[in-house]
Amino acid sequence: MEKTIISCAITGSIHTPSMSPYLPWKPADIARQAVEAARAGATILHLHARDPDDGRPSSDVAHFAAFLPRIAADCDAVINLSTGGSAIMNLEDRLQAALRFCPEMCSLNMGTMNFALYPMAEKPRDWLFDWEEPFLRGTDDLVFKNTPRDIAQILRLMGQERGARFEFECYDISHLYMLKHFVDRGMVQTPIFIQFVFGVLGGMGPDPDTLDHLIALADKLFGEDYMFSVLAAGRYQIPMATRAAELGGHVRVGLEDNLMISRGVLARSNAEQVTQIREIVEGMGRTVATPSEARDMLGLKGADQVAV
Ligand code: KMH
Ligand code: ZN
Repeated sequence: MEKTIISCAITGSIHTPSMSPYLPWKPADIARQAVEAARAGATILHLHARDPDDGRPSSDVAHFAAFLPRIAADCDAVINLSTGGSAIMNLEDRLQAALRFCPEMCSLNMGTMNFALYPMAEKPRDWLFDWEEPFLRGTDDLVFKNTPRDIAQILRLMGQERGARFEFECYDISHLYMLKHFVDRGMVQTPIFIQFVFGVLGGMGPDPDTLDHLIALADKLFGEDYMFSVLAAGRYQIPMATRAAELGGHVRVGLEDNLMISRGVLARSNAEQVTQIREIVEGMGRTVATPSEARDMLGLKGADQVAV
């Protein structure tokens, strides 16, 4: 069986500062937690930026520039910049950092969908910042736009013109068919790295039977040309990642997707979740891929081609 790639999504654009004191949103904290996650075994660092004043999701290149050089200097992990950004951003903003820094990998969300976070606003809490509660509540009327035109543009600008490879975020069975459409148009290079996303309200629920079905379908659509990873938002993060590893897939953890380390206990860092999944993966006899092994497995252009 192939070595296991651990992706770690450090901060994201879903959770807000009031939800956990350990969610990194200041540049120094994002950098430190990313480097610690890499040292704990994360092969790929999936990165978003936040406004250093109030932790709101940011597309500002300067906010990325405040942590990316430190991460690149202090670890060898693959830098993967989100092109999803935040569902409330437009595509031009979502692409700014990827266009500027030319990472080895980018995320690419494979369909337009609901991205409903409003249940998170129901829990009583002391909000640190004014933007948090309205942001979450407003997602009952939010469309996360990823049309075929958007997808084609990202494939062209980041893949064809800048040599990036993609973390294809598939939240639904339909997203696999959209991916197949772009493969058939000759716009996707192999091997294809699919991230099956579970647990976002608007996408698939965290059900192991659904994962079995997705793998069977991806086998049919892509044959030997793909590998898969699994992320599950919330408390199914580790159970679904464990199932993925058992089935020969790769795993994603990180505070972007889940703030807890066990039931009722906040994770104190991204590295803590990386260590948890690493021990599970190694306990089942699999070996975690190093960044250089992952570069070979995924056909990446190399860290020296990144403009950080
Ligand atoms: N936040 C995850 C559910 C992206 O950055 O492009 C999906 C994600 C999207 O990571
Ligand atoms: Zn993300």
